[in-house]
Amino acid sequence: MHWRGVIEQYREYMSVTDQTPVITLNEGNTPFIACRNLSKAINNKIRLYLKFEGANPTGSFKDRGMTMAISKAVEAGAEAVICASTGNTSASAAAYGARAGIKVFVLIPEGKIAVGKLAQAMIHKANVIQVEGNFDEALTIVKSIASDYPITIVNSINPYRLEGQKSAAFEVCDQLGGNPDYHFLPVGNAGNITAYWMGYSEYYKKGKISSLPKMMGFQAAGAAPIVYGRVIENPTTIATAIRIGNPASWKMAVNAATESRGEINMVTDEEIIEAYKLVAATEGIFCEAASAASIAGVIKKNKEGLFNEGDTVVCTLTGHGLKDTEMAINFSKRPVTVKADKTEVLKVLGY
Ligand code: AN7
Repeated sequence: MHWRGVIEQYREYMSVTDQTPVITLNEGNTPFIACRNLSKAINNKIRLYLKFEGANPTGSFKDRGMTMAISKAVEAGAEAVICASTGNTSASAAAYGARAGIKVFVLIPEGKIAVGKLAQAMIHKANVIQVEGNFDEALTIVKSIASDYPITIVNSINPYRLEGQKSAAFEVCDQLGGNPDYHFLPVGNAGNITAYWMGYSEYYKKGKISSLPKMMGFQAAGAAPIVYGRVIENPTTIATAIRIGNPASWKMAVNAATESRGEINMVTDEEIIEAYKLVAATEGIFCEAASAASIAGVIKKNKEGLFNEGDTVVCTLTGHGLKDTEMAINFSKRPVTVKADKTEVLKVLGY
């Protein structure tokens, strides 16, 4: 069957009617990949799977929520939408806004988003405003503008965003044929962990799965407000996507972790980069650095002895590595340059 995007696939779980114009780029249906090599490198007694959200149309999980947010905004007659973003939300809003033919305003922290994400917002003709400040400051401005003017906010405080994003949990269950024992994911503004928990809980209530996974959220150590229990004024991390000091869905994310008997924890930038390189080298999967916080979380918890034999562990890889090629190049071996000569090349190859 032709895949028509997450709204059509999971229509009965979404707040849409026959009147809702469905704005979609056929997002979702992303690869769910069994990772034996990675599992061997970490713990060969667990069953490790990656949900590769970088395979969405704009290269991140945000598309799942954006199809709902933009469709509902168009249904309500909105002419313009606005968001603050560490990059992926703005890329997705710009793309879906272009498809809908509405104006898109995005506020991004100047110099702190990956260039691929900036390129996306620009080529889709969003009105891009760089703020001399961080994401949290940008979001405060955006919230205020959206309450004063007829502009729809499409950050994850827009409830349709989380509704769309919960489809990822449905897909994991559909692809796995049941629920995992643990679900690891990076936490920034804390919307995604909240959405997954909504999705798993709905599937559980419907009897589609027999138990619920423990939700394991990981922040970057320099941007870990939930772990420390206080707002971080100047969050710092190499993983710019999750450089957030005051998450909008803070309480709901804590609820998801508590209710599921999981946790919100943190990993250092070094641990994130190690995981980012490991999954690329052992499984051929190129995710962005922030995404690798989930795998870094598995490595950390495994060292603490969390897992039992046969546990099914899913990590969400939230965004594509191609968003930030500078990062990949910085952390990889440099290519060698030789003359255009076969003998010279063979010398380098070791033959
Ligand atoms: C790759 O784009 O907040 O905890 O403005 O881009 O739901 O915020 C991005 C977040 C993880 C964190 N991985 O998800 C934005 C933005 C990637 C991301 C997160 C983000 P949430």
